[in-house]
Amino acid sequence: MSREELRDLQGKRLHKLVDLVYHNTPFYRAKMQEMDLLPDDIRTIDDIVKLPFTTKADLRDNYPVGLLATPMSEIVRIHASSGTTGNPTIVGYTYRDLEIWKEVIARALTAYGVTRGDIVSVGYGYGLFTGGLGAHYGVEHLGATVLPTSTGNTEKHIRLLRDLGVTGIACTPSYALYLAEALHKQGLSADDLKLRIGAFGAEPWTENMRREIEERLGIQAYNIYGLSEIMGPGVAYECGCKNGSHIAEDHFYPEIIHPETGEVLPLGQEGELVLTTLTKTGMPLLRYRTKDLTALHYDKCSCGRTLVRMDRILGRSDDMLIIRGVNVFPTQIESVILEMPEFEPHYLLLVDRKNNTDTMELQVEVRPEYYSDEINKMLALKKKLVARLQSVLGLGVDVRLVEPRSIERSVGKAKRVIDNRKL
Ligand code: DLL
Repeated sequence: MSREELRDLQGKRLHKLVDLVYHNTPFYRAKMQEMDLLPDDIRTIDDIVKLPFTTKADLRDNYPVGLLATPMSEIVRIHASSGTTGNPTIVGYTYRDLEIWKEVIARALTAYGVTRGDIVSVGYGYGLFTGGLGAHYGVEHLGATVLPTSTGNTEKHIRLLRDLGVTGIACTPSYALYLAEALHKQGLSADDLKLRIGAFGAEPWTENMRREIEERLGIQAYNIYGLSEIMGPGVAYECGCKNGSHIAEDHFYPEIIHPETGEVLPLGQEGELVLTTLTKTGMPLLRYRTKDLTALHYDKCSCGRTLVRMDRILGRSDDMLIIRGVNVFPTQIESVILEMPEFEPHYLLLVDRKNNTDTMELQVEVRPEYYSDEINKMLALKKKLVARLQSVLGLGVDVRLVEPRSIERSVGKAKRVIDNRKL
C-alpha cells in the first residue's frame, strides 16, 4: 500500500475508533468532553494530535476493566502484565481482536521467512503473559506447526528441538542464550539441531547479542516487539533486511514524543513511542505512552514494505539510570560486555547510594577459557573493562568479575538491574 493510501485508511479507522470510545468508554468520553472534542472533530490521521494521551496510570486508576469499550460478554480472552504498583494491568480482547493479533504475528513470521513447512517452538511463557499464546496462534494461523514449549524444562525443550527437527524458535533473547549454553553443556552444538529462524523480543537486546545468538544457535535472529496494553507481540517486527522493525501501522498508529514535555517530535528524532490501536474493539487505547525510547524511519525499506521502521528500543524513559548525574542505559553496558570476547553475556548491575553518592557495581561473568586463579590476570582484565566502560559511559563503574555460571539465569525476562537507591 502506498503511504498516501495508508494514511487515508488510518484516518478512517481513527474516526471510527474515536466514535467507539466516545460512546462506550466513559473514561475517554470524559477526557474528550474536558477538551471540548467531539468524534466528528477527528477526520484525518493528522487530527490525532488533538486527542488525549493514555498512560499506565490511567489503566491502574480504571482497574480492573474500566477501559473496556465493549460489554464483558464480548470479551473472549484476558491477559495481564505487571503494573507500576500493586495492581496488574488487565487487557481484554474480543474475538475480532484475536483475529487481528494472529494476523499480525503471521505477517511477522512471514517476514522472517517462516513457512507452512516449519515447526516453531514457542518458548515464551504461556498464561497471563501475552508472549506464549500470542505467538502460538500466529504460528497456527500461518499454517506452520507450533510446539508450545513455554518456559521451564530446558532439557526437554532441547530434546524436542532435536528429535522433531524444529526449525523455528520464539523466546526472549536471554533465554535463547541460556538455551545455547545448556546445549553446549550437554555436549551438543547448533549442528545437532535444524533451527534456522528465531523471533526474539519482550526485553531490550543489542546487535551484539544478535550476533552471539546467531552464532551459537546457527540461526537468523529477528526482533519482535509489542506490549500487552496495545496487543502483545506483533506490534512491530523485522524483515530480512534487519534494519529496524516494521510497525503494523494499519492497526497500530505510532508517534514519537518528547518524554518530558509530551510534544510531538519531528520525523526521525528519538523519543518516546506513543501508540494508538486503530482497530481494537475490546480495550482500544488512544495515544498510549509506551515509555519505550526509539525513532521512526519513513523511507522505503529495501524489502519493499512501505510500513514505517522503528529502531531498536534503546531503553525506557522510566528505566534510564542517572548515576552521579550521568544518564546510563543498561543496553550500553551490555554492548560493551558483548564486544569483549572475555565475557559471557550475563551480568548484573547493582545501583546504590552511599554517603549521598551514587554507586554502581557491575558483576559480569568471565568466560571459562579466560577465567583464571591468577590475580594479576583477573586484575588486568578488570582494568580493561573499567576503561572501556569509562570511555563509553563517561562514568567510572566498579566492576566485579565473577565465575562462569554464577549469575542466576532467567527463563523469562532477565532482571539485570537492581536499584537499591531510595531517592
Ligand atoms: O513483552 C510482549 C512481547 C512478548 C513482545 C513476546 C515480544 C515478544 P509486556 O510484558 O507488556 O509485553 O512488556 C512490554 O517490553 O514496552 C518494551 O519495553 C519491552 N519489549 C517488548 N518487546 C521488545 C523488544 C511483551 N523487541 C515491554 N525490544 C515494552 C525491546 C521490548 N524491548
